[in-house]
Amino acid sequence: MIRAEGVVVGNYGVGKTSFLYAILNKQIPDKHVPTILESHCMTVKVKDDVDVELVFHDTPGSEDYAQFTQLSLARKADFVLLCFSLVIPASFDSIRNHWINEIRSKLPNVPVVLIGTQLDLRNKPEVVEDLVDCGTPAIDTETGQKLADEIGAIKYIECSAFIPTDTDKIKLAATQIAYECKKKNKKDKCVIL
Ligand SMILES: Nc1nc2c(ncn2[C@@H]2O[C@H](COP(=O)(O)OP(=O)(O)O)[C@@H](O)[C@H]2O)c(=O)[nH]1
Ligand SMILES: [Mg+2]
Repeated sequence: MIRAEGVVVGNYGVGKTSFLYAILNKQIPDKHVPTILESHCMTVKVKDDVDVELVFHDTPGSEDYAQFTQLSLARKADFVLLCFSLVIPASFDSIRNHWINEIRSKLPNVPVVLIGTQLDLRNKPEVVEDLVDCGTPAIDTETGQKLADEIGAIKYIECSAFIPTDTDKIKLAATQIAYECKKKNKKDKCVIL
């Protein structure tokens, strides 16, 4: 069995729990439900004889519960899903100002996937107009990709929790990382023989 564990971080309210629920085929809550710490495990069948086990550790993101996020980052994760909302510019700024330093201080070499969430809202004219009126426009693909390059993310994904082809991209990225773990270090804990 190939296995990989990931920590999901980013500001409170960007949609971390929602896309995880989508990946797990669970009903997405229609309002924000504060997360403390939750772990989810799923098996992805890649071929008839190859299963990949993915474990996702969800975190709160808010400053009030910073110690819980710290605890998750202290574990020996194989990857980090680092999230911001494409329509919450402050959450985008937090990646550069806060999250990437938090991650690198605890998990210096772990692959990071940068995820821009709430993609469907970026296509909503009223949301886009409100942001322009506030002088803080939505984050476009080029700007997101540029940040991903700057922080050394291995991949940049934009997604809506409500669009299965989007959330499948996250599942696929995690599955590919699990394979890389196996190749890189056969003695690593992400491989159970
Ligand atoms: N329209 C839209 N709303 C979303 C999306 N993802 C999350 N939300 C909403 O954003 C709010 C916060 O989501 P949640 O997953 O609890 O955020 P978390 O604190 O990062 O875990 C909830 O009201 C969700 O329904 C999305 O892709 N599109
Ligand atoms: Mg949550």
